[in-house]
Amino acid sequence: MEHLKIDSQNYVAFTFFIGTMAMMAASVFFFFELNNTSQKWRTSVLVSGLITFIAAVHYHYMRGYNLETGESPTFFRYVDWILTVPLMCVEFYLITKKAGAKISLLWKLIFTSLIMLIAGYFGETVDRDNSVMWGMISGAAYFYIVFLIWFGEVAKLAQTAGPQVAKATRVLAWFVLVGWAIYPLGYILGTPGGLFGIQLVSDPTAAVRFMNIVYNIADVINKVGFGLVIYLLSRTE
Ligand SMILES: *C/C=C(C)/C=C/C=C(C)/C=C/C1=C(C)CCCC1(C)C
Repeated sequence: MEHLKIDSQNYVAFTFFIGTMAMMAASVFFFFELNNTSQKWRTSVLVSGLITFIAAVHYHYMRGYNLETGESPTFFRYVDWILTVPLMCVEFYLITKKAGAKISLLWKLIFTSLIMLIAGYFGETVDRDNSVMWGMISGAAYFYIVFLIWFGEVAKLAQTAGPQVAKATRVLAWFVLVGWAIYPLGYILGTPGGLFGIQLVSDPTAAVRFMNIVYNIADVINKVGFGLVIYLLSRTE
C-alpha cells in the first residue's frame, strides 16, 4: 500500500491532520474526566466530549479525503457542523436549565442553527450562483443566535443562574460572536463572487485552500475551547 505524504507546503493537509489530533485528544480528555465530574454537570461535559468526538471522526475522514483527492470535503464538513453545532446549542440549554430554560428555547436554537448551516451548504454547493443570497440568509440566522445568547432568553436566564453560570455563558457568548464569525470569513474567501462581488483572493484554487485552513483553525478553537469552558464551569460550581 502506498502512503501519502504531507508536503511541507501543504497547509490544508497539515491543518486537517492537526485538527484530527486535537479533536481526538480533547475527546479522550472529556470522556475520562466524566468520572470526576459532579452529577450536576456530567451531561454537559459528556456533550462536550461528543462534540469533539463527532468532529474527530469527521476530521479523520476529511483528512484522508483531502490528501487523496486534493479537494474540499465540503459535504462531510457540513455533516459534521449539522451534528455538532446543534449540540453546542444544547450546551446553552443545559447550563441555563437550572435557571428555568424551557424546551422551546432549545428548539429555537437548534432550528435557527440548522437554517444557518443549510443555507451555507446551498451557497457553497448546489446554488453557487446565488452564494451571496444564501450567505445573507445564513448570516441572518447567525445574528439571531448571537442575539439570543447576548441579549435574549439565554442571556437573561444566565443572569439568574448564579455568578459562575453567568460568567461561563459570557465566555461562550464571546466564542459565538468572535469564534463563529471566522466561518463567514472562510465562506467569503472560498466563494466565487466573494462578498457582494468583491473577490478577496483572485486565484480560485488558492481561495479554496484558504477557506479550508480558516475552517480547520476555527473548528479547533471553537469545539475544544467551548468544551473547556464547560469543563472549567463544572470544576468551579
Ligand atoms: C464546530 C463548528 C462550528 C461552530 C461551525 C459554525 C459555523 C458557522 C457559524 C457558519 C456560519 C456561516 C455563516 C454565518 C454565513 C456563511 C455560511 C456559513 C455556514 C459559513
